[in-house]
Amino acid sequence: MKGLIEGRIVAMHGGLIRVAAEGGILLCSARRNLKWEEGKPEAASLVVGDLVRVQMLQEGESVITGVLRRRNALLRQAPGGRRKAQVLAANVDLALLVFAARKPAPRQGLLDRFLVGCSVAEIEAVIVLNKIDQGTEEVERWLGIYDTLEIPIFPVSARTRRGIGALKRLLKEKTTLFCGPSGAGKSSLLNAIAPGLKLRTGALSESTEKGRHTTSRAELLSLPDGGFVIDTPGVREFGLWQLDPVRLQMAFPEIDERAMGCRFPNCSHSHEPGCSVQEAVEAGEIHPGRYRSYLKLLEEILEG
Ligand SMILES: Nc1nc2c(ncn2[C@@H]2O[C@H](COP(=O)(O)OP(=O)(O)OP(=O)(O)O)[C@@H](O)[C@H]2O)c(=O)[nH]1
Ligand SMILES: [Mg+2]
Ligand SMILES: [Zn+2]
Repeated sequence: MKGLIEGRIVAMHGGLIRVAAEGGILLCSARRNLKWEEGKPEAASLVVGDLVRVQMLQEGESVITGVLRRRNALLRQAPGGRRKAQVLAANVDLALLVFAARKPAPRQGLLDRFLVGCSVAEIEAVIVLNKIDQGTEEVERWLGIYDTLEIPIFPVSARTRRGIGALKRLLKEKTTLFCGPSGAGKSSLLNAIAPGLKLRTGALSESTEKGRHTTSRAELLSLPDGGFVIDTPGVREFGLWQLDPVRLQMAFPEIDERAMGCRFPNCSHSHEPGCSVQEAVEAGEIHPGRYRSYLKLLEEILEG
């Protein structure tokens, strides 16, 4: 078909979609009846990172007509209790789970939810602990266990630039998703990595010590040394989408590896007798915070 080109969504502004294609940026609308080239996905709405087909019409008008198969997609349950999948980003190589060392206080439960989401989506994830200039004593009590789970931790400070070089190397030639709670410093880190980006950042609220949702929409940005990053708005809640107990267990490797020792093959590791997982928790071999995260997610699955 004449005038059909491929591009990648870099930002969505309501009905107007910015697409990087042929060395430039096109402002596009989307055809209502989009062609999902390899079947309609669960979250069939366009998202930053999507590879799309664009039809060039006359007078500079462009319309997205189709979407190429997503290599992966990070999904969550749409916030506000709606039973709907929401896609946070598609076609990424790596997810950076950005948390602050002290403020806003890092929540292990939220981190574990991101990790499960990435595990389900088969997206490699690393933890970025920002604002280490504010002190790491509190977070060290539980963060160290992720090391033993072989999830890399990058301690950094956008303010003092400690660890920024290591982050830069990590991002080379990849598409990397920056996600985490508001105020953790995602945009600040990106500015430290590539000052030319000039992203807006915002101080925490003095009363709640939380971020104020400064970044309001996801954006795909290109780095001067190669590679792409997606800056996203802060995530308040991360409800897992269509998680089942088997998938959940797989996302907790320290539980998965002990499950074989349980008396019942379908043990949920929550209350059953002869459960190797509960024994390991009691013996201090499984971190109580991780077990709490597992139980909380299991409860959500069972409540449906
Ligand atoms: N002390 C300290 N403050 C930092 C650091 N990085 C960011 N901040 C501050 O933390 C606040 C939030 O930073 P942002 O970069 O806007 O955070 P964000 O994660 O992009 O937040 P949202 O866009 O709301 O999701 C700003 O006041 C930053 O100056 C750091 O390494 N150390
Ligand atoms: Mg931001
Ligand atoms: Zn068990």
